[in-house]
Amino acid sequence: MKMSSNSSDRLSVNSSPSPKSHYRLVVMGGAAVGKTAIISQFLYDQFVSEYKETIEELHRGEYDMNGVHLTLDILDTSGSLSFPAMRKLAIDTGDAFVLVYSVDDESSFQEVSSLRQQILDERPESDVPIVIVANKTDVGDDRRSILPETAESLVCLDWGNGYVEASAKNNVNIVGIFKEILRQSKVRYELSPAVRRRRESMPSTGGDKKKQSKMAKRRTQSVNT
Ligand SMILES: Nc1nc2c(ncn2[C@@H]2O[C@H](COP(=O)(O)OP(=O)(O)OP(=O)(O)O)[C@@H](O)[C@H]2O)c(=O)[nH]1
Ligand SMILES: [Mg+2]
Repeated sequence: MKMSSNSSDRLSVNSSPSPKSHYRLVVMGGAAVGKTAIISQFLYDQFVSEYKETIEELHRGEYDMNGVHLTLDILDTSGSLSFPAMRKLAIDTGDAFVLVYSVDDESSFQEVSSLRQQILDERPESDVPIVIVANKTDVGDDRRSILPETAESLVCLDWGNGYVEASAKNNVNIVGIFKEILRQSKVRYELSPAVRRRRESMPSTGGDKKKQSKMAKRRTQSVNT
């Protein structure tokens, strides 16, 4: 399902009755497709144009609505480094998966397809929520190597997963990604500017040194989930 949302909207959670108040989202995809940029835009309202490879980072977003709490742990993974044990652990422990490709990189779509298969193989018992994100839609139609109609019909009809077109650079539909995954996870939400948002951990790139010091790198500091 294609989501459309105003990029200035904020995600808030109407969690009554929410079956679960702690979610672990795992963001996966090929190298440099924009995984970190999406998380950074969602949690910290920042787009970082320089590229720095991620090894693995855990971020946490906390949402309060009328005193009810939702904790979103968001695991940012590496697209280029292959650590099978880390990947397996990420797949085993995720409640939901965001698989990102870049619309100007056909091989990144194949990577998403392969990651999806790994998730299905590893978690055959569960109907685990998966959202496929077509990122970098800002590059323009002439640089797109995968047509939106082709990707959307494959993802939604053949795979039965959610599909979101987004641009982390222009902050287009970033909230839509998280709305879609929460919708699939049956967490009730609404859009409201009134939510209190508390963010812990920061991406390793970005200018705010004070915030950066709060960064939780999973390999050095685990967030108790
Ligand atoms: N034009 C455009 N560039 C983007 C977008 N999102 C990310 N980028 C750029 O693409 C490059 C890679 O972005 P990252 O977010 O670091 O990619 P990643 O998927 O986290 O990469 P790894 O951590 O190596 O797996 C950076 O230079 C970003 O600025 C987007 O929506 N549009
Ligand atoms: Mg990254």
